[in-house]
Amino acid sequence: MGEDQAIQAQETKSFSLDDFVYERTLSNNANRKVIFTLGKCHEMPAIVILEKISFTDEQFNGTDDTSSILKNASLEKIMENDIYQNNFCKVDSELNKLKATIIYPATDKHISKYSEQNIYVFNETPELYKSVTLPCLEKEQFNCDWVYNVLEHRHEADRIIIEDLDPEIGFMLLPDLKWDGVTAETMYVTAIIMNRNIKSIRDLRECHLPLLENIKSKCLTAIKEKYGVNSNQVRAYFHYQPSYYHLHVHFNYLKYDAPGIFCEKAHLLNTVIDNIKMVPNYYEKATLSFTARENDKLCAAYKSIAE
Ligand code: G7M
Repeated sequence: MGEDQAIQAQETKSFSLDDFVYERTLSNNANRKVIFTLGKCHEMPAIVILEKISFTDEQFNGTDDTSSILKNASLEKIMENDIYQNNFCKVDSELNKLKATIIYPATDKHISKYSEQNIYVFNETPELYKSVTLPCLEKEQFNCDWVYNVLEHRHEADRIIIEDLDPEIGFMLLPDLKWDGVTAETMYVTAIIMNRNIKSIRDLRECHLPLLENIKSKCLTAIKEKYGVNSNQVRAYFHYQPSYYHLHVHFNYLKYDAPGIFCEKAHLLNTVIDNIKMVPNYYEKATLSFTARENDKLCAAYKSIAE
């Protein structure tokens, strides 16, 4: 039994902030205005992630509501010089809500994932995938129970935007954990495929083109219908390496710099489709770069090869 399963098998009481005892900050990202804290709840490790949320266009659309936001605010001066001044602005608490993501009980792997640490880039040849990556992730990956809960309508069923239950080309599209589900400016939804045998883009072959095309066309249409975002304003991509080895596609609003969109990690859905059309076993033959955090077992394995 892996560590994840062992922890989940224990009887756990539900999380509440009243019972959370803060221990330490794992990391604090000033750019993203997000802090990752670790503590205990009922003697079990818990991670509380607090994030300041973006303003929405609706809050500042020039109506009376916008004026009242500012009329009810107060300024606390920091400095003044000629025509320039800097202030803290205290606004209504509704405008100051934080997004709080809770992982409870958290495993050592979650604690490691959110801890401040160095990150390295490696090149994974097909041979290294088989001899190093695959054995490592078979032992060390995050468990995918949350994915199966979605696919079996046990959790988040009311959040599903569209679903196609076909076992080969089907998927479910729903808001990502990273999104509050309301701030259009940070739209982030994820399509999880029905097929449980495709771990990552590494496993994709020509026979999966109908799956990829199906996800692309149905999800982009659904995003347009539900959120009014045109397909040419949506970033659709995979992560390599992913955190969860059950294939899923990320969709976010192009103007939003979501975490994990950089070239060392993101593979555009369109590019993946096109690569496979040109070379049917492209992802079997390609050397794929990926990043790993210092504390990851995969990082240690690749570093030891380089030495
Ligand atoms: O890095 P990777 O490609 O594996 O991304 C996994 C995605 O799944 C991330 O964007 C997470 O925010 C998202 N995610 C993780 N969990 C545990 C959940 C969950 O329970 N529900 C939803 N809707 N998304 C999740």
